[in-house]
Amino acid sequence: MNSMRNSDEQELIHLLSMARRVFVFCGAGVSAESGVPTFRGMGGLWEGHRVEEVATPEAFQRDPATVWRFYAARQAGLVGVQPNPAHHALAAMEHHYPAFLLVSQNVDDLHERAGNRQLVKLHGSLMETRCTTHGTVTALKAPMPLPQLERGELPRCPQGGLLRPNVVWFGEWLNPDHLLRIEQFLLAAEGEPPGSLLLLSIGTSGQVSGGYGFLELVSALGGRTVEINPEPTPFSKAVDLALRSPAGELLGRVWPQVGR
Ligand code: BV8
Repeated sequence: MNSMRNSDEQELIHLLSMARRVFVFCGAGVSAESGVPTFRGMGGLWEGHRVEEVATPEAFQRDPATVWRFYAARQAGLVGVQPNPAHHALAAMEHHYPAFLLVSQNVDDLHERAGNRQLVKLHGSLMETRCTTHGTVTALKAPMPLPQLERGELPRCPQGGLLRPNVVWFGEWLNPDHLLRIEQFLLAAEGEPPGSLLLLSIGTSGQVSGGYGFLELVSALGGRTVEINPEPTPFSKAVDLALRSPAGELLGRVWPQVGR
C-alpha cells in the first residue's frame, strides 16, 4: 500500500510541477477536516428534512422560518472553525502558479480566510444575505440569531424586504458571470504547451449538477485531471490520477514538496 501511495503521490508532484494553469474544483470535502459536516456526512439530512428539500426556493416560499433555521444552524456551526492544510495549500498555489482559479461549491468562508482571492463561490456564501425585494447583498458578522427565528421573526432589510441566504438553491441557476469567468480561464489554455492545464477535483462527490461538466471540458482541452477524495466518485474512472486520501492530510504533505 505504501509503495502504491508513494508512486501516486510522486505522479501528483510531477503533475503539480509541470502545470502552469491550475483549475481547482472543490466540494464540501475540503472543509471536512475543519469540522464542517459534508451533506453526505450528514446523511443528506437536517432535522429529518432532506437537504435537497430545504435548500430550495419552494421551501423558502412555503416556510421561510424553517429554511432560515437551517442556515442559522450552519452559520453557528462555522463559529470557531479554522481553515485546514488543504485550504492553506490552495492559497499557496494561487501565489505559485501564473494562472490559477479556485471554483468552490462550498458556502463557508474558509477559502477567503486562508487567503484565496482568485475564487468563484459557485453556490454563494453562507455568511451573506440577499434582499428578495432590492437584491442588496450584505455580509453577516455573526450567525442569524436563532431565538428571533424561533419566534417566527424573519430578517428584513431597513425597507422591510425579506432577506434570504445569499446561496444558490437546488433548482436555481448559477450566476452566469461565474460560468463566463470559468470558461474564459479554461479556454485560455488553448495554444499553451501540453501539460500546462491541470484540474484538481477535491472533496466533491460530483452529485450536484453532475459536476457542471468542468472535468469533461478540461479533458477536451487536453488538460490533465486529478481527483482527491477518500471515496470513489463518478469522476474516479475518468480522471488521469485518483488519490484516495483526505485533502488536508495529502496536500499538507505533498504541496511543500512542490511549492518551494
Ligand atoms: C444548476 C448551496 C443549471 C446551498 C448547494 C445535472 C445533473 C444532475 C442534477 C442536475 C443537473 N443540472 C441541474 C440539476 C439539478 C440540481 C441538482 O444538482 N440536484 C441534485 C439534488 C442532484 N442542480 C441545481 O439546481 C444547480 N443549478 O445546475 O443550474 C445550470 C447548469 C449549468 C450552468 C448554468 C445553470 C444548483 C445546485 C446548487 C445547490 N446548492 N449549496 C447550501 O449549501 O445550503 S449544493 C451543496 O451540496 C453544497 O454546496 C455542496 O457542495 C453540495 C454537495 O454537498 P456534499 O455532498 O456535502 O458535498 P459533496 O457533494 O461535495 O460531497 C462531499 C465529498 O467530500 C464526498 O465525495 C466525500 O467522499 C468527500 N470527502 C469527505 N471528507 C473528505 C472528502 N474529500 C477530501 N478530503 C476529505 N477529508
